[in-house]
Amino acid sequence: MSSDDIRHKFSVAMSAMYQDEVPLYGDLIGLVTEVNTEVLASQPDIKAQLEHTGEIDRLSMERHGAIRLGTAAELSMMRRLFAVMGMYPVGYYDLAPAGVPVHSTAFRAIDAHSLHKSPFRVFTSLLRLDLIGNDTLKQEALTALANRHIFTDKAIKLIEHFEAQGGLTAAEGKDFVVEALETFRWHDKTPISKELYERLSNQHRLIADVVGFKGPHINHLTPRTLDIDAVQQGMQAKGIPPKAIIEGPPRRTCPILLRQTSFKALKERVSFKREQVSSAINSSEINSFEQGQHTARFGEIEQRGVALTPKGRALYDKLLSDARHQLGATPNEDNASEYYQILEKAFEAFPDDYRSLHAAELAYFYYQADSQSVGQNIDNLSVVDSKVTNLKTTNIQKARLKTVASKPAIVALINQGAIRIEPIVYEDFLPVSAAGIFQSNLQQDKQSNYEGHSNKHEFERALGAKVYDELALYEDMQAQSLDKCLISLEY
Ligand code: OOG
Ligand code: NI
Repeated sequence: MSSDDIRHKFSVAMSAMYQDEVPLYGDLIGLVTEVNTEVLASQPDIKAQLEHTGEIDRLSMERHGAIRLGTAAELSMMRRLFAVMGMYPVGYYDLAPAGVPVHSTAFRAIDAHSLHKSPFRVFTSLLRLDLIGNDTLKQEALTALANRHIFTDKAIKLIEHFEAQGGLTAAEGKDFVVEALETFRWHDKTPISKELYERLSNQHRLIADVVGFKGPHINHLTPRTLDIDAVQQGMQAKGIPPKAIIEGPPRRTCPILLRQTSFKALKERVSFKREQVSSAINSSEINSFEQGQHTARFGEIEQRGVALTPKGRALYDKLLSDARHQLGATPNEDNASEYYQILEKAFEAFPDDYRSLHAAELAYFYYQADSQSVGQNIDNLSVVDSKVTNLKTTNIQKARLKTVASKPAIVALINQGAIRIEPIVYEDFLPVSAAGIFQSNLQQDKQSNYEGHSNKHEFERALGAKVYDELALYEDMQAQSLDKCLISLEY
């Protein structure tokens, strides 16, 4: 079974499990499907764009999830588990400055073909106990983490088998999906006492969510919508309580990066393990449980837009930070409309049509030969510099196209209508937005931050691998599409 197929099957199984565990998530999917159907029917431009980029086929299967891990060993085995499904760590997100004691990466497919087969990704955080000041508590947390085993034996065997054989058979792939899913399941019986849970929770709710449980339950799944404002309104109407603020850029004609919102986490009943005191003579007291509750799991929605170049990203970061400074507070329920106004005003400085975004090198695009121009002989001189005519290799056309097609020449071809540009969708996450999602669901709206410095090196050591640079991946996709496009125009 190909890794793409395993990933697809896993993401379907995960969605079914989560809908069963959190029925409100099923309602959210219903709402997103309604809104997407409406957008595709009423906005032919958006439909055509999704057809050209191939995203139309993946839209209904598009989702991401999130988990939080406790130790380096868990993270590195998780990397190996995701590799079976063709998912690799992309990007590094440091959330400590925003008051969340984790650092994270996203496991996802990395090439265009695999992304189109299944765009499933998992935002994966590692708890940073090094940021916790209380040494006794830290030690207790480490002991609890050392006592848990989050992968089934069979899952580990299948991972090792995959690595040794370079793949899994269809039957093994099926088994793998079943076994891997176990790691992400919710367990309402905790392996720790209520007393320890409460102390961990008082330190930071997130620590209790990781250390207090048998495994890294999937804490949300997120379908992709084509109109997040419509879903935000629809949630209210359907009695699904949305978070106050849509994270990310404001509403635009040409969406950039990622906008996200979520419904608030559910209060769930959990049973805490009673302390096993040696003096307990009454055997029924041993292993008995004490009732309590935990808030962690929620549902999220995202709207994805074009991936930005480093220059575009710097502009995004600046405008977002300007807007937040001007607001002078963390955006919340009370200042939401003021925040949106400030944000929209700030983002007037960000061009809002694809040609301008392309010309200013703010965003990444696919170059596609307009079907009417394919096969016609485009005036070579507008594309290729004359000095390459000396090249003698058999791959001459390919080489010269790749190296010398100049930006103004490409822009001219776009303006002539020979080349069409289509946005390369942003496949990753945003640290400020992620922190907002964390905070709203940990019911920790007050802003705080940790002093600790960003520690990508330490994260990669725990992971046992380097994370991919997401910008290099987009750059490659754009360059490859340009090659292909220019070649098809030449012949
Ligand atoms: C992860 C929150 C971040 C996103 O979409 O930005 C996230 C978590 O709550 O564990 O999922
Ligand atoms: Ni998320």
